Amino acid sequence: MCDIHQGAHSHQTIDPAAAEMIEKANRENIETVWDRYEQQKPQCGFGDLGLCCRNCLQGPCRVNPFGEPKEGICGADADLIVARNLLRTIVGGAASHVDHTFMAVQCLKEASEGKAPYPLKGTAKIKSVAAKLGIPTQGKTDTVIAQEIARAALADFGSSTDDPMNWLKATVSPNLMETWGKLGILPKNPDREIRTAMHQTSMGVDGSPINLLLSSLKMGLVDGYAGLQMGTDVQDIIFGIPEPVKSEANLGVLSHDKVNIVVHGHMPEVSEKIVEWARKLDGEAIKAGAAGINIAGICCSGNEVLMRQGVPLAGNYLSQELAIITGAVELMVVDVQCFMPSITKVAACYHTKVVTTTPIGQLPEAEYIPFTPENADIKAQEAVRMAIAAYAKRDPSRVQIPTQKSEVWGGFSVESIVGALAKVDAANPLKPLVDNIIAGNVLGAVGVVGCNNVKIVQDQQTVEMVKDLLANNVLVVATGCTAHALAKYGFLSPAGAKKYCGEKLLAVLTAVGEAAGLGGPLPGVLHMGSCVDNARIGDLLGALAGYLGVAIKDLPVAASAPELQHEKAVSIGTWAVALGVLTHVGLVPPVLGSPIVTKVLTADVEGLTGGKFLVETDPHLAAEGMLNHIRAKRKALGI
Ligand code: BF8
Ligand code: SF4
Repeated sequence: MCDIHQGAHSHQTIDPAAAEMIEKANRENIETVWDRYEQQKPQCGFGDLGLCCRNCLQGPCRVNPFGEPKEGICGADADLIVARNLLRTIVGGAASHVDHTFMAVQCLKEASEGKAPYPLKGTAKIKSVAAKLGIPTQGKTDTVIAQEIARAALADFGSSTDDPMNWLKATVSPNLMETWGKLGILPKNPDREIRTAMHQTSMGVDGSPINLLLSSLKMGLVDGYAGLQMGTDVQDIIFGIPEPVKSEANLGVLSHDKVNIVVHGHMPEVSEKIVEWARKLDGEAIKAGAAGINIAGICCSGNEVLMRQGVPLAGNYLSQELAIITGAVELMVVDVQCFMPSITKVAACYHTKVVTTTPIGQLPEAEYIPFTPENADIKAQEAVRMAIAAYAKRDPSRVQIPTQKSEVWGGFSVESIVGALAKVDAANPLKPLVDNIIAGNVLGAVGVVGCNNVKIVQDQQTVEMVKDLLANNVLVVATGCTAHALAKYGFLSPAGAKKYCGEKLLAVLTAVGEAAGLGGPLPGVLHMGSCVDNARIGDLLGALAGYLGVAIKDLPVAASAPELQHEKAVSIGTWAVALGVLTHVGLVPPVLGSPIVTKVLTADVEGLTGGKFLVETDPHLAAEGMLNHIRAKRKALGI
């Protein structure tokens, strides 16, 4: 591994810290994601258009968009193959989030029964979730209510009726229930929906591209409510509702003289415990000759522990190998999702230990420390001590930590945003925001979410697009690896607001920031968390729509995944479209092989839900497309 190296390539990243580490990788003959991308070129044109089918063993079949064959062996045509593939992609995304959420629910159940060492920190969330689920709380302790909430969540997974999921019903407005009910896309038991969709897409079942597309919308709702919403609600109950917190972002957060532990993946059940024990075992690291323990986060684990613990962000998806290439990381702890199988190979070139923690997320060269809610304290200590032991093996001659790091503010939950606005108008917290939207001081809002993708220069589309949005007085909220991207360039700080926001938006952010006691503007981009935390954006949209007495589809808002990579980004985007939101993607998804699927996703679906996809690879045109949409929505509202 350490000697398979394909040479340097330009146009990989706009992040100077990442560029410095790519150069180091080249010097040290270490292969990275960019090298492997070059080796894959040219990528298959059939796959790129969504026209390859492997759904039965008569295949693989490929249909030719420009000639023959027009059908696979069973007679499936381009539209059918693309629609089936798309639904399977969305099933993949939804399954990832739903499984993540199920593990969080199990943790809540055990914690609330006193069987797992997680004190429930989100007492306000216990009350608000119980209220929305209709769980009576009078005379009950928080623990008892939390047990009932866990049981309500598990009831959705155990349901064998045809009733829609309770968590969805408890969360969304009657107009959405009506829209989705009419379309027949209200999901039942999420596990059953995932099973049914796999069945529906198997050889010889559904031959209707339109029916498959409706199931795709339904699968977006499975993700939205059994993944994102339930996950966020439950994680807030266990770990606390995030509050604004200041930290730093980029590879410069790694330490020269401390034991560096990087948490990577998605599950706060794991990352929170690592952070807790790293802090408790700091003295052991000092005894071992280090200056203490430094924790940093990659991907969504990074977002989770930034929001609740102020832990700095080391980097987003494309930077995960680069963190190890600094030569300064003692331990990388992963759980599920988005860690590349390559990390153990890169780690083997250094003293870095990689620890896997879940039965489904194994890497053959890593150490497996099986975490469960009950044993989390013991296992976290084991992992942290492994990092301390590895420190002695660090080779200072190979350490090179980029200096770049930026100030970042994280932790903008809906509750904390409303809390800040309440400092302006305690009786009616949403009023200052809505008044400023009506007055045009805030033109609208865009949720910028999702990943890095090796096909796109790291962070470039995100940064360029967000600059245009902010300059046009559009408030931006961010999650996932996009939030990391924006953090690296200072967008998630008060100084970033001054640098990038239009005058009117800056004035609003300053008024709210000062009222909230921050002594300056709120950041122009509010960090709302991990990808699962996209539910917070849904909650905010629901609250704004409710306040104005309109539907979400009528709001001057949009969503964007400028550098999407994972199946989860596709399922989240589909949820957003189902909510009625214009959703930009900065990379052409593999659907162009089907004229029907392409037309439905980018046009016709708007007549069903009010949302649709906007596919645009140029960041400035993407911003323009969303600005035009926002202006049209304002006009329709008469503002
Ligand atoms: O769930 S943004 S690369 S880390 S998929 Fe993965 Fe994409 Fe990052 Fe978080 Ni979200
Ligand atoms: Fe080919 Fe049809 Fe089988 Fe797909 S399901 S591999 S198109 S025969």
